[in-house]
Amino acid sequence: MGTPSRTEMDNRSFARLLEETADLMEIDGADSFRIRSYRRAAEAAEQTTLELSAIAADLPRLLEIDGIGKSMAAKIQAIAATGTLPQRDELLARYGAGVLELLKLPGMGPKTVALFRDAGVISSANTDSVGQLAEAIDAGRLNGLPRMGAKQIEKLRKGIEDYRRSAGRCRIDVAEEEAQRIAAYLKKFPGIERVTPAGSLRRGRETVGDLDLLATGPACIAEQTGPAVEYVASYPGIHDMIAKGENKVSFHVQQGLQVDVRLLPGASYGAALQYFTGSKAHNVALRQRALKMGYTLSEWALARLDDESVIVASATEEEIYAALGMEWMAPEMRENLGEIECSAHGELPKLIRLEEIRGDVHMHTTASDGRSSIEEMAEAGLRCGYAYIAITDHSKNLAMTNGLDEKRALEHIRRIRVVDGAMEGRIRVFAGIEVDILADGALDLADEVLAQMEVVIASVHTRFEQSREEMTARVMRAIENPYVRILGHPTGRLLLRREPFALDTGAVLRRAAELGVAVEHNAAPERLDLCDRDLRLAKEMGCRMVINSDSHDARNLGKMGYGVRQLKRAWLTAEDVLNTRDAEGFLAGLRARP
Ligand code: DGT
Ligand code: CA
Ligand code: CA
Ligand code: ZN
Repeated sequence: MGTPSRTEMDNRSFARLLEETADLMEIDGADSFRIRSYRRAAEAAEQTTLELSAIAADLPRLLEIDGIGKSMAAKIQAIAATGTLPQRDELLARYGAGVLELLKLPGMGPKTVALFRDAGVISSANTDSVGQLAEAIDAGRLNGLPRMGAKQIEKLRKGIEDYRRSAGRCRIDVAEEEAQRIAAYLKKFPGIERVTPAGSLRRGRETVGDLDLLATGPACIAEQTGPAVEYVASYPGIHDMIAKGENKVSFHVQQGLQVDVRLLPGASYGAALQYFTGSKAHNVALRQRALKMGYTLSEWALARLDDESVIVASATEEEIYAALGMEWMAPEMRENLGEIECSAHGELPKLIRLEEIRGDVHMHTTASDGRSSIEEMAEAGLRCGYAYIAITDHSKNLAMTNGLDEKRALEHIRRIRVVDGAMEGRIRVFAGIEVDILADGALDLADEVLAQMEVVIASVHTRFEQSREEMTARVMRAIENPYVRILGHPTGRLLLRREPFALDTGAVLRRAAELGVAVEHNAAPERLDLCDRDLRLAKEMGCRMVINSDSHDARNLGKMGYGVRQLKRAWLTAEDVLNTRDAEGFLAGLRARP
């Protein structure tokens, strides 16, 4: 067998390259006649029964193909020789590799891409065009562009979400909501009694590759699963079926997310739950431990190695871990990062719980870009059982959020104090601000104003493209300001949408620890920033930590749980997090004001 070479390219690859060139030329505003010749050649490449790579050197035969003239024959020969087309590569360099991805969005053609390019919505310097577009939509920068009505913009936004889901991973909140919908449907079937998410969703990972759901009950007993399988397969949210077996049904839901539903008898439910929760690395290490102890561990049971018919444990996870000489541990810890040893030695940390959070100190109101009033936020805080909240609207540099200038900030503080008084001690409402860190690290509001608020969060919201050195110096300078008490969403990422900005996180965390500036874990499911790994680092460095919902709507305070799961993944305890303390303890834990 020869080594694969470019001449083994199939006709579809020829067609794709020609089609992409046509798209790029259209974005470039090239002559429509020339564009059409590329599209016709692409179609011809797709249709012909002749193998282009085999006949590329034979010009007369190429020219016999309908839709291929002299100039396109030369292009095909170029592709056969080099695997690409110079025109395409030049245009791609000019407009950025991201535009091809952009064209895969529903309803998105070269004309729209050209429109976005001319309007500065996308730039060739950034290869994440889909991400740039998503940001522009969120920021309202498409409003007013030709052919961009509210309906069209909404269609694009949804198209991006769908595309992302089918292209890869899915955010934890989106996966969680889908899992709950499916579980509610499954539990309506007589004979399905319990449905539990396993896999990365159960481990609380910030994004999920596919959904693993386990179901059990009398209808899930082997050889009697037929009706239950049919019921699963008729879930109304199914987009397409992947596989339907005796105890497993796999499908895609509308948005492209894959779901694996497994039907299991109760006797082996614990073993299955343990196995399908993973992670793979945790399971591998656990199986090795089992082998050393003379057991074999599978998705069905923990059994004796010398006689696999002797089952040691299988019904619950607790029994399995106990038989392996271990304590049961939270799924969030199961990444083979030392949890097996800790558990075996009885040294598992007492992980933070959602119920231990006493306050939420980052949220926005109608004063800037929030949708609820101060009162509504306070009432929502009460419903969460909190002892305190802080209102922290944006500052003036973020004009598109209607950020506060000094005068409005002072007025806002007065209004917050009024609501605080009206709550009569049922909940404390602190005055605060999310002050913007300007490009050079200066803060967006005067110290005299910051001095009047309990909670000053400093965050980066602009100029994400700065170099690592610039950005690190910028954030360092910001936290040197003695009024800054919390560093907000420290890396600025938006999951599946915007990468974290370049930052020497270690250096920033070290300095924050020295200064006593608390670092935020932003529990908003689109941020979850610092990530689990950086949270661990923050703890090692002795940072004070705070977890916040960053709500822009009273309904979002309840999303704190997504963040708590990341804290668990970083092995944090209530002691590590300032807002598990009561109001006085929380304030005392913040950096002292000058
Ligand atoms: P994901 O879906 O990419 O977010 O991540 P997971 O962890 O949900 O991975 P997935 O869906 O491929 O598999 C679910 C669980 O099943 C996984 O966490 C552990 C278990 N598992 C899957 N394949 C293997 C394997 O080859 N060996 C072992 N020991 N466990 C496996
Ligand atoms: Ca999975
Ligand atoms: Ca899976
Ligand atoms: Zn922010």
